[in-house]
Amino acid sequence: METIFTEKHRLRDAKSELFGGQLVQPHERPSRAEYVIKRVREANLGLVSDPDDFGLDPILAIHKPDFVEFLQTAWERWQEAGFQGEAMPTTWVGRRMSDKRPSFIEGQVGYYALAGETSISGGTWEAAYASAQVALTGADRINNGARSVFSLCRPPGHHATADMFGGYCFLNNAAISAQHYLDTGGKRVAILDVDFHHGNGTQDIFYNRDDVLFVSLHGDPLETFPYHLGHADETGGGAGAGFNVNYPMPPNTPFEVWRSALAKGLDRIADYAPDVLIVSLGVDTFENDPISFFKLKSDDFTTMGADIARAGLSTQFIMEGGYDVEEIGVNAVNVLQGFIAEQGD
Ligand code: SP5
Ligand code: ZN
Repeated sequence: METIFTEKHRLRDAKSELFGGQLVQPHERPSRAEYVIKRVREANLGLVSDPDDFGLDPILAIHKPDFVEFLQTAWERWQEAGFQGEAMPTTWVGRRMSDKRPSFIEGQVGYYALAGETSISGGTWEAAYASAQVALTGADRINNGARSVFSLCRPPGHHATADMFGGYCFLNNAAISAQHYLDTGGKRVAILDVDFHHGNGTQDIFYNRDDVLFVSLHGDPLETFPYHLGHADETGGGAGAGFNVNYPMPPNTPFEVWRSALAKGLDRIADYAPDVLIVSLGVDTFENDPISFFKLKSDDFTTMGADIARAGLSTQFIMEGGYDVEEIGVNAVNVLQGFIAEQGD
């Protein structure tokens, strides 16, 4: 299996995450991708290639132009305002408040933030742009006949909506890739989100559409981030009714329980018969993940990959979360090796 990767991910190197009322070193840090690429190479997974540049158009096919312009300029404008730390929201559009966009950068950060832990730092836009290109290049490989590909995206994407950042995400790599398939001849795309956290951004982007099926397995949002989306009764709206499937699960969920939800999700995907499957691959379901509460063990990730391979679909893996930095490489590559062992690369 080919891996698409760029060192430009290092440009996202924030100093601060708001966590438990303190500013701490971000969980979403450059070493994450380094652990994964190191393991990809150790395991001889296959070729490692730089992304091509597909430009801004495929990003603007998902994200609103004003939001993209905000991401491009936020850090510079924040510094010009004289703030000493990284750009973080201090206000939100609360219930019954106005949706008018503020003109001052401080208000705009709140306007475009869906969560408060994620700062915008120097280089964030450049890294997020490169991460989206890693996703698009993976899609291009599948379009050119690859059975599978690994887009080693960083920063991750599945929490970002058309016009909001947060949850360590800025551009929704999986959504950008899905739309690219549809814009290059695909008719139906399925996205299977196995990250510990609900993929609220991806759900929101495709909620009213029937050309993208979204299936997510995640910690019950009553108990964990992103808290305000991801319930089982969110099944899609309008033309998209029935095309959004959530499997929220409680604290301490072991692999056997998680795996039966995966089997149901894969059945739904098989019924949908997509042209391509995108896997939002977070490995923060791991038992030792520092911010999550599922109990998957390293070997379980191999089984997960094999289960996914049995769907028999062209499959693009897109890296999302996973924060136990020592183990993230092993667990992510176990999924890919389990996939390959079952169905070839
Ligand atoms: C891509 C991705 O995995 N994003 C996750 C963003 C989570 N951000 C909020 C973290 C809050 C953690 N609270 C932990 C409680 C630990 N007991
Ligand atoms: Zn996550």
